[in-house]
Amino acid sequence: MLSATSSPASEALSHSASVSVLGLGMMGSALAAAFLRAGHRVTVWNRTAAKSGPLVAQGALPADSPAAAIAASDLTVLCLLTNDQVQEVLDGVGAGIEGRTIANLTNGTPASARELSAQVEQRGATFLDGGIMAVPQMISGPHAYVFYSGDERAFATHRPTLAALGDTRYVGTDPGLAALYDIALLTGMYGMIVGVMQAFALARTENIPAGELSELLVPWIGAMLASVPEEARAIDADRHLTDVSSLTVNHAAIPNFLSAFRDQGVHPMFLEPLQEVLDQGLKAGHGADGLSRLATLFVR
Ligand code: FVH
Repeated sequence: MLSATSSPASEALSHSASVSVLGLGMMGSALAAAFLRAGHRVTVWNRTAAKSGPLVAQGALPADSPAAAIAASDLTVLCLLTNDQVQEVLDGVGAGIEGRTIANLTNGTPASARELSAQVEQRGATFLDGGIMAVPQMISGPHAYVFYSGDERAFATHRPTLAALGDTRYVGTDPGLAALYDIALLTGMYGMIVGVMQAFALARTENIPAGELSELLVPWIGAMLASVPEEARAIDADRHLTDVSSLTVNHAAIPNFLSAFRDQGVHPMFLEPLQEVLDQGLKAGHGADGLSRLATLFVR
């Protein structure tokens, strides 16, 4: 169950702490800059040292190794490419993390977050995993938030500092949960983006400008989004019968999509696996159910 623990911006501004940031790519740099704006003492480290320049110019302290950066602050935020690099960096620091809090905001899997958490705790440190729901330009803005999971006391201690990045949403002591929420939300986004790109690709084959289609797609997708809470209610109640659009009717329509895409020379992408799942749904006797049934059919 999601427990939203939002922090008002004023809380972030009235609190001053030390925080280290490891990884100064697009996102890590935005995180470090937000901590600086909030008045914190920020130590930074990046594999390619030159990337710390702009942050040092804003007042950050450069560290010459991950170990030195972690030693400088009670709280260290990591934002690297994947958890493989996080593992590598933390392995290099070894026992040097003892007594510290490691907040890993790198995109990863629930399993890798749990594994990192166990290793960090074994070395006498506390661990939080996070999923950032923002692009770098949104960090510390009104719509940015970060899911956190893991050590609850560490979260309570460092929440005022972390609030500099955006609202904080603690989702549970299981360190894997933040990554699960993150991946669930990003999956919704990727579904939308891939569908939209395919629509543009199809339209392009007949020289329909993307701008023209965009004007039609935005209100259409907006109208369809309004059905999401209704689908959620059907899934939670496990009652999928519909008077809107059944699996049978969609199963009959999707072959038209597949043919149209092939006729126009566009790869049908997710429409092929969708047809397979609809096949399974009908074979299992769910033809009268609505599309909410897909959420149960996807689970293996
Ligand atoms: N950018 C975004 O919009 C998304 C928003 C949601 C969260 N993601 C995740 O954030 C992680 C970092 O993403 P990023 O956009 O900052 O990525 P890059 O700009 O490519 O920076 C990557 C950093 O990782 C460092 N790095 C790579 N390999 C290693 C390594 N072997 N050892 C140490 N550090 C490594 C890299 O260092 P360098 O190349 O500058 O030396 C950058 O600091 C990511 O999980 C997103 O999914 C961002």
